[in-house]
Amino acid sequence: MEAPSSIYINGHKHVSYYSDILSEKEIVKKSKSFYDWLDKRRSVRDFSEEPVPKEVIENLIKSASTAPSGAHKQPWTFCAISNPALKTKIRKAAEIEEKESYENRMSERWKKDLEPLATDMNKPFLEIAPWLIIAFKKVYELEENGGKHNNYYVNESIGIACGMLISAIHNAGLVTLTHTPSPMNFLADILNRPSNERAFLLLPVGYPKFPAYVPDLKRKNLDEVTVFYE
Ligand code: IYR
Repeated sequence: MEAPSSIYINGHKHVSYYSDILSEKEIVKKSKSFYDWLDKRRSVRDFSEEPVPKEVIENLIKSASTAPSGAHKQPWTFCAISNPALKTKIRKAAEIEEKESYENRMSERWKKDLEPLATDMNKPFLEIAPWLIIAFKKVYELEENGGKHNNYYVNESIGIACGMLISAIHNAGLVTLTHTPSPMNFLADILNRPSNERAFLLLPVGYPKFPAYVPDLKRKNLDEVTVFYE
């Protein structure tokens, strides 16, 4: 007997899920090649001005928005900015916050930890990268009658979506950087976002400049990040 293509549970439709069952040899190979490819991803701060088509950005955001989320609320808005005047405005506002952070808010220990990354208060990539994607989390939903109700696991949900966005950017042969000017409230003001949205992460997206340099960082070994209980 063939399995039905859909059934009802609690009065809600469930459709059959199908994925190819691969051989053990294939899953070993695929998991290894995915890791090898992902391990090439780097946070890049030196962007080229070369434009990236809007269609690419749309596909990247659609990919991010496939992420799992609390009660499937998809509590996110991605603002994609290529408008040069807006990018300049964002750079200026971000650098004001960064200056204050580097000069007064960050501890000496924190600044020392950042030395290998060679970051500072200047954020030219905010104007140079052809696109800025700003992920806003929706802490609650605004109802049509003016009411509100909370979303669930909002940080987990948007964090996963941003991880998938970063992978999608890498897959497209582009680069990004997880930039978190702190505090980030100025982004909601500049972009006129509604009261239920908070800026979560700013990702410049584009081609890397040539040559671009990244710090010679090593990733932790598997045994430093894993405990098996077999
Ligand atoms: N937000 C600042 C500082 C900064 C903090 C951490 I933790 C980093 O990994 C990198 C930078 C900045 O963007 O420079």
